[in-house]
Amino acid sequence: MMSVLTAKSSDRAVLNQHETLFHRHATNPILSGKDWPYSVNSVFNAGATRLPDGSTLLLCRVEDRRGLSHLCVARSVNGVDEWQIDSAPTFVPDAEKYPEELWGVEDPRITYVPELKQYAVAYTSYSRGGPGVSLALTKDFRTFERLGVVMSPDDKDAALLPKRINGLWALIHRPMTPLGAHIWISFSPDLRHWGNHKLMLEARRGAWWDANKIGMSPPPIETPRGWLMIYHGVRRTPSSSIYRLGLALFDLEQPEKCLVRGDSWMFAPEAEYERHGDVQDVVFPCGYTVAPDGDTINLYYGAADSSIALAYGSIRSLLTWLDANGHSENSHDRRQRHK
Ligand code: BMA
Repeated sequence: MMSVLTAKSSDRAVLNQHETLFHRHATNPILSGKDWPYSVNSVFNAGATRLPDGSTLLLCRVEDRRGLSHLCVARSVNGVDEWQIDSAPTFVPDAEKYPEELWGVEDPRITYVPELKQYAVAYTSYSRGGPGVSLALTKDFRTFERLGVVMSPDDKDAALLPKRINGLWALIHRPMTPLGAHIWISFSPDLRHWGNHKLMLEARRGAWWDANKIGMSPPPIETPRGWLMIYHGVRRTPSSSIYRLGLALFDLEQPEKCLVRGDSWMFAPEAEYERHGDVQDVVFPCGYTVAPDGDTINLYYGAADSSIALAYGSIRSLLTWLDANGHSENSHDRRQRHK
């Protein structure tokens, strides 16, 4: 009897193994409000990019003590510590000229666009009519050219692809609808006029971890096999919501076409700084950098809407995991599995 019980519980231990794709940095959280050179409430959800000199730039969402957010640049040679933080807010809402920024600017995603020799920043502009998507261009993260609202409310979680697809710019974003919050992609000849809107990834339904509300997290990662997207799924519980991360891969030439989607989440709030804070149980990456080896990915994520944390992964391992833990998303399979 004893041996049967022992065998069963050890089986269960083996079954309960899951692969760790992202490893948290030992000194997490790497940045928080107490590091800031001026008075703030919290610092989280940062866009990220590796500058030509190899250093890391984070464009951090900073929430002030009124509850409104602006963006502030932090730079570091190793991307981990010794951050040089701008002494005053870098990108502040300008509600006089851009009324959509009345209640702040949030959650920036940075894309370097070689054709423009500029960075495109897609961010949430919080208007009286709800949160929408705005775009700005910058060469140096000191001065910015605003293009205004490109997706009207309620829409967020947006990033520009780094190059044109069949001659058109492509923007991934997440409009809210009464039937759920799904990921869409839209196209533009000039970054200002957007159309040809296509559904890219649907929230699942029922008890799934990514039921009803999903959104892209950082900009997609270009790999030889396709655009690899880390997306968040929001699981509503009776007491709150849990923000977890999953993976999906999209066709390089037809990015609205999902090739594989992971079934389970691959990163979730576990550490104390992710589970507790202004908003509990949130991991929310808006940016990453890729190391010179072309494979190591440094994921910068907001933790519990209270700090910025760092986790390391391998792009190759993410793709291998997706092959082992994912399914094709063609419409027949999807209908069968998501009913
Ligand atoms: C989302 C976004 C994020 C935030 C998250 C958890 O809807 O607004 O800015 O981190 O909720 O509060």
